[in-house]
Amino acid sequence: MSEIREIHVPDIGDFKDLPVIEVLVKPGDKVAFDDPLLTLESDKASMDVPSPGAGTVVSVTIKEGDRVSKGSSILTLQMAVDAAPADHRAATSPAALDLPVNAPSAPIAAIPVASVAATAPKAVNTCGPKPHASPSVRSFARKLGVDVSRVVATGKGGRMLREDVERFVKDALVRLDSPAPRSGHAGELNLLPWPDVNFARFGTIEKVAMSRIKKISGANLARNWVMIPHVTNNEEVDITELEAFRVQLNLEGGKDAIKYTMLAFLIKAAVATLKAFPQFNSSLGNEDGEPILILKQYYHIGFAADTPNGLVVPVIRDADQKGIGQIASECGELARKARDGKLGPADMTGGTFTVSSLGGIGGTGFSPIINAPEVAILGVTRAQIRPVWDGNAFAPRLILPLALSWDHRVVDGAAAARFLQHLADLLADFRRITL
Ligand code: CAO
Repeated sequence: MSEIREIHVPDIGDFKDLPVIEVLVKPGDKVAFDDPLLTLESDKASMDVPSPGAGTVVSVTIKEGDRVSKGSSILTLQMAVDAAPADHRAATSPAALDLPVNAPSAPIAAIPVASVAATAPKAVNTCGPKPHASPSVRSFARKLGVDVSRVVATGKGGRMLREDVERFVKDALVRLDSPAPRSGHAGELNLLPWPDVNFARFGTIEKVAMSRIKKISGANLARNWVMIPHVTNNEEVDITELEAFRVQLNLEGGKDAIKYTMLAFLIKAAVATLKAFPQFNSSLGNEDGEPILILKQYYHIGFAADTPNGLVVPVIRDADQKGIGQIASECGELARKARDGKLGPADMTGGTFTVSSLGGIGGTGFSPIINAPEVAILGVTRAQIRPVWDGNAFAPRLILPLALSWDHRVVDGAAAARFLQHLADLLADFRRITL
């Protein structure tokens, strides 16, 4: 026996109104459990929405260019009744379809069409007063790195034309080439045009496409670097005792036990320090045209993870409520998902502070770029044994370099120095974390 079920967009974290950049199925297609149905694009990554079960596509409710949120209708699927577990068959709310994107092991659920038709939000173009743009115009704009929300649409009914995107780019180039602004005019950077060099004139070259993650993270990093007044403070901390403790825990654990990582200790110490200095766990906001500081009373800590496709920042939620072992195992799991390209938006959103550790690779220091809208980031490089004067003699001690980049609109230098000192004190003597 089979029945027609309506499939909705699952839980996609804090994202709303994500553009559909590709619909991967059409009526008549047979899909298996976990087959991708469509691709969404957020400002951090693109993601496939997988099928919650096997069946035949009856109708597709959305099209490329539509914007969708959790619960938006995607399509109807003719499914064998036995394909879904009995408890899911009884589901009557759209929330029952909330399976994380890219999470094949998540529970399957589907809803008979009749029971959700009235409640499930439909995928609509929610651009409102913003211009409408066809997928081809959006794709053209994307290729040129143009944010369509900034383009003035001149087509019929407010539709954006290819020419509108071209005009936007030409105007931007003219502005770049224009002479120096009058004195007192501080609104524009008036930079020189980017050097246009034919590299092949000087030797052999190879052109390599940039991964989607690199393109998206690059644009985010460039914005953050240009818009945030960064300052980086450096500190060195003696982690000889902490490292001995970590090694001992790992020895006690045996082969299949959790691996206690330095990253997990750093996250735990960062949370304790954020509690002592709440302005570092904040974001700049705006209310009635006035800047305000939004202090967060939750501690979701992101960590930079290097993947073959580029840099991503998965987030450990409620790190204040977790032990170091749990943080270590969640970091390991998220880093694995990151490397396999399996992170969903819910894994990467809501962070309040980031730790970027290059310690396993090397280096003596670097200036990490703040992960907006956060206001600070901790960079960690390789700990090294150094001779340290103990008052009588030089002793070999393990010294860890720390770097804290902070947003000078929110934090000042003295607070940053105190933050870093507090963090260093905790790492130097981890017992202090209980105080
Ligand atoms: N000093 C010395 N050694 C360190 C160290 C440090 N600060 N941190 C980790 N190590 C050592 C560990 O002891 C471990 O060695 P063993 O396997 O012998 O115990 C090894 O390095 C690997 O450590 P790990 O398993 O704990 O992994 P990690 O914490 O170093 O890294 C992760 C995890 C996800 C942070 C890492 O894989 C990664 O992606 N790092 C890059 C982050 C990045 O790109 N940041 C830059 C962002 S700005 O562009």
